[in-house]
Amino acid sequence: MGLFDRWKKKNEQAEQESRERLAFLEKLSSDTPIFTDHESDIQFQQEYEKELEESKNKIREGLRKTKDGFVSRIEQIVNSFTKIDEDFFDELEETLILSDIGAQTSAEICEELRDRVKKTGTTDPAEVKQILKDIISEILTGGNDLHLNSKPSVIMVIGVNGAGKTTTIGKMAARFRSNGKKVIVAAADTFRAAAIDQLNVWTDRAGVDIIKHSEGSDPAAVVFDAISAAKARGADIILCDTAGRLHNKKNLMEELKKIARIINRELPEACVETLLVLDATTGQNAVNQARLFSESADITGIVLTKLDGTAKGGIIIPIKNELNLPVKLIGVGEKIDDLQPFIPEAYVDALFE
Ligand SMILES: Nc1nc2c(ncn2[C@@H]2O[C@H](COP(=O)(O)OP(=O)(O)OP(=O)(O)O)[C@@H](O)[C@H]2O)c(=O)[nH]1
Ligand SMILES: [Mg+2]
Repeated sequence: MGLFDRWKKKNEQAEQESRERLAFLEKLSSDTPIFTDHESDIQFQQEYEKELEESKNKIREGLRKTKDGFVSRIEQIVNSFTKIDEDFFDELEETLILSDIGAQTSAEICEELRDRVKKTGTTDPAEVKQILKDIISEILTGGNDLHLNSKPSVIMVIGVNGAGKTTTIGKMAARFRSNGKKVIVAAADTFRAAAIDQLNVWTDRAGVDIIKHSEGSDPAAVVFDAISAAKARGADIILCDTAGRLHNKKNLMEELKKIARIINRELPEACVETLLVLDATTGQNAVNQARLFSESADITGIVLTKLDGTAKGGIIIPIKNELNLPVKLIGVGEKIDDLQPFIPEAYVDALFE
């Protein structure tokens, strides 16, 4: 059981927990035949706490570069000023801009900070830092959970080439599977045969079904078949991989709309998440991509990948503030378990702790 449980509705969560607990106890009792309930409870709790701690460590480790970059600069400013005056705010705003927060959001954060500092009358740098942390946390909070309450639900994954779409699908498939969900993956990136093979490696690893056609076939037809298979097999979640594309390629954007139409036609009542995958290492460029993609796709959330390789993790803030697109997942490495639900408090804590 891990942090991904936040994804589920409360009642689903309870049901899921007991299923997982049962599976876990079954595993334990097959490993150790003599077992009392009390001992199993303790062991379950220990296992849970270990996983929670590992998850936090992954976020911490993934954000290390961002922390060393932007937060340490903010700390320097906060600690070097003895009074909180206009010079302080000017310097802070400049630092935020240099940290990929962008001019608009940096100005708004400083404005809000100025107001709150005035209201509280504080001159204590530690308190100012706490207020700043609160402001960032408030910007990031809201809409972070995936809505997957229908059976099946659909997650369509879109983005430019190399952003991390296929990898994210593989990681999600493994996560959902380990949470007891039946997953079907649609190989709707039919652009290259290698793309289908790459996805197949991930689905084998995750132990989930894949629906694929040959290279060059119609991606919408693959999705149609995946939906039929999901209905026939009683799947919980359909994950659609799509080919990387630039927002200015009109025919490719039309292709995405066609896939979306098929999903809406075949599963009119289903929960559909359209996740835009953005590579955090591209900084402000990722914000522009989000802006342009949202013009032709109904994006419901962002997956921010490669946070482990960059100091630019701050771009989460303008994406949410300026485009009102919530970050739902973060990629913190290339391995199957390097995907985390985005929990604003955990992100801000990892940055400022
Ligand atoms: N360090 C790191 N690497 C990642 C992460 N996510 C993806 N990658 C790497 O990024 C590269 C591209 O990932 P893919 O999943 O193939 O990207 P894609 O968006 O499917 O690419 P196309 O199908 O070509 O459009 C691979 O080498 C991945 O291992 C991450 O969170 N951290
Ligand atoms: Mg791909």
